[in-house]
Order: sequence, then C-alpha cells, then structure tokens
Amino acid sequence: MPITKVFSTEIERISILDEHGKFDEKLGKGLIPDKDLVKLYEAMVACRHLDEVAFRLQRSGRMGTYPQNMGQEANSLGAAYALANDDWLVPCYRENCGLFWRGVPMEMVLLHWMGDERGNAIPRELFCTPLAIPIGTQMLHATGLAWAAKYRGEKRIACTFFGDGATSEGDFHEACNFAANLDIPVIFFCQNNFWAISVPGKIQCSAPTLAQRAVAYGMKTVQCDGNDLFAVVKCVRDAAEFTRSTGKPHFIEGVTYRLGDHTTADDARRYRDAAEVEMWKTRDPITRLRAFMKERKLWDDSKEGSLKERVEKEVAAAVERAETIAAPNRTDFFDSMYAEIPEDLRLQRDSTQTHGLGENPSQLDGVEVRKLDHPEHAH
Ligand SMILES: Cc1ncc(C[n+]2csc(CCOP(=O)(O)OP(=O)(O)O)c2C)c(N)n1
Ligand SMILES: [Mg+2]
Repeated sequence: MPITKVFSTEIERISILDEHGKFDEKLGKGLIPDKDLVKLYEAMVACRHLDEVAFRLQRSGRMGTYPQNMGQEANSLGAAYALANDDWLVPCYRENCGLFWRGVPMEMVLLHWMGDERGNAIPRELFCTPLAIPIGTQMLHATGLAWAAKYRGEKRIACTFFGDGATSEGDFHEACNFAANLDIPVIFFCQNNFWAISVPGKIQCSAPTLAQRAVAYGMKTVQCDGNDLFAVVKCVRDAAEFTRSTGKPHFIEGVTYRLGDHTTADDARRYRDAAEVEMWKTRDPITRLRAFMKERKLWDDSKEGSLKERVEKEVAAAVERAETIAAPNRTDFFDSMYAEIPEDLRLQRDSTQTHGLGENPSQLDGVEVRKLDHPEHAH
C-alpha cells in the first residue's frame, strides 16, 4: 500500500509597515489614501486617550471595571475601515477603535463599563452588536447574523472579533464548523495578544499559529501583523471580497499585544515579564504609523499638539455626557425582553416600589397581588 499525501497547506503572514519603518511599496501603495491615513491615525490616538481616561475613572470609583485596548487599536480599526458601513461588526471588548470609527459614540462604551444598559443600545443603523463579555458567544451571533443576511439575499457580511483564549471555547469551534459547512459569509478575526488574562497563548494552542485552526474546518485563513494598520486593512479587504463574492467564511489571525492589564481588576506584572512588554512597546501601532506619516510629510509635531488638545476635549465631553445622563427608570430592564410581558414579571415590575416583590398591596395601584404559597415567609 503506497503512502500518499492527502493534505498539506501553508499559511501566509502579511506585513506591510514593520516596526522598523520598512514599508512594502508593492503591497502598500494606494491601499490607504493619505487623507484617510491621517484620520485613522487620529482615531487611534483618540481611542488610546479614552483608555487612559477610563483607567483613571475606574481608579477614582467612577467606573466599575475597564479593559484597556492599548496596543491593539489597529485590528478593529483596520477592519472597520476596510468593511462596508452596513457590514456587521460583532465585537468582544477590545474593539473600541473600530466601533468609534463606525460611529458608536464614545459615551456608550463608557456607559457600558459604568454598568448602564443604555451603553448597549447601539443605534441599529450602525450595524454593531454590543460588547460581549461572555467569552465566545459573539462568534455564534455573528454566524447567525451573516446567515440571516445571506438568507435574505443581502450583500452584508459579518466580522466578529475574539481573543486567542476564545479559540479554546466550544462556541468558537461550533461557529467555525457551522459557518464553513453551511457557507456563511462571516470573517472570524482573532486578536492574538498572547494572553488570556494570566494564561499564556502556548497553553491555549500547541500549533505554531492560531490561523491554522481554521484549516481544519476547510476555511480560508491568513495571519497578519495586527499592529500594522496597512496589513490589517489589506487582510480584511481581501477577506471581505472573498467572503462577499463566495458566501464563505474567512479566518484572520491578527498578531498583536495587550500593552495594559487584562482589565482594571488585574495586575499583569504578577505574571508577565517586563522585558516582554517593553519589547512590544517598540511595535506599538500608533508610534509606528506616526513615524511613517512624519517621514512622508503627512504629520508633524504641531499637528500632534493640536490633535492632543482636540482629543482631550472630545474624551472629556464623552465622560461628561456619560456621567450626567439622567438616571435610568428602575423598571427599564423589564421592558426589552418580551413583546408581551408575562404576568409574573409584570407583577414584579409593578411592585418594585413596595417592600417585597408582589407584596404590600397598599402601595400597588390596581395591581393584582399573587398569594404566597408560604405565608410564614411574608413580612
Ligand atoms: C465564558 C467565559 N468564561 C470565562 C470568562 C472570564 N474571562 C474574561 S476574559 C477571559 C480571557 C479571554 O482571553 P482572550 O480570549 O485571549 O481575550 P483577551 O482578553 O486577551 O482580549 C476570561 C477567561 C468569561 N468572561 N466568559
Ligand atoms: Mg488574549
């Protein structure tokens, strides 16, 4: 019986502007017009400043918790820029930059982390789902959204973001399998930042790349330098073109690094080597792009100075709006789950001002009160 090869593959890695400022003219020329490049740079700087301000808000007790996006901005931004404005963006929680580029107001992200549900009510016309905190759920949501779009004959595709750690979740594998087997136009964008809180990437995956996980599902896949805005734009543009024209999914591994702690509840110094962080600072997507723009005479220190002023004002105004929003109605959370609220919940809603849910009828105007099975528990 002869031995034959049944399968072999190679995975491409795309890099256009590297951390030493080397620019691949062949791949990069004309990819992003200069005026867009400046705007994209400004968006990253604004997002980075929001990160710093949000950190301080949390430390001074004005925000519950916050996961900084610092170092990863180019991934979601490059994707949002490369996609159509009515393609779905289905984020995890480190995609602020892409969401802001799409038009999500900064204060919505702040409200989310302040524990205000109104931060999740992203206007429908922006085609963004709310931040996803349970690891992995959003990959299935994106697959469903893209499937629905295909079913309705729309040209819309979905792009979902998740971390390296999320690729160990069953949800990830279900979403990939489903999307690949049913030909669903979704881009799976993995932000490989090498850490899932304190768990290093090598414990999550023994293969040399995360991109190759997609190969097992028969999915097209590529790896890119996720700190290189040009590379991200190229990869997402190519993936979107493929996905839109074939109706099939595409995987992208953006290799990046989380320069901050996992969230404000974490202290990464306890498990991460300082030298590793310092090395990744030299690959920062913002400083890299700034150096490139300066070299091309698109940027200078005086522009940087006025941008800083603008961004400080913009973020301060977003904080102001988030902190001065009128208090929510205490019964709001009953209102969005059902078209017709079930009787039990109606009773709870209508008795939130009483001492006990469904009790104390003297304060319930016209509300029918259910008798408790165990009267000894009543008070
Ligand atoms: C289902 C689920 N399990 C566990 C957690 C707790 N948790 C929050 S973030 C995280 C690590 C995620 O790592 P990764 O996917 O690499 O994303 P990153 O934070 O690095 O961007 C975990 C385990 C969670 N939010 N949801
Ligand atoms: Mg990670």
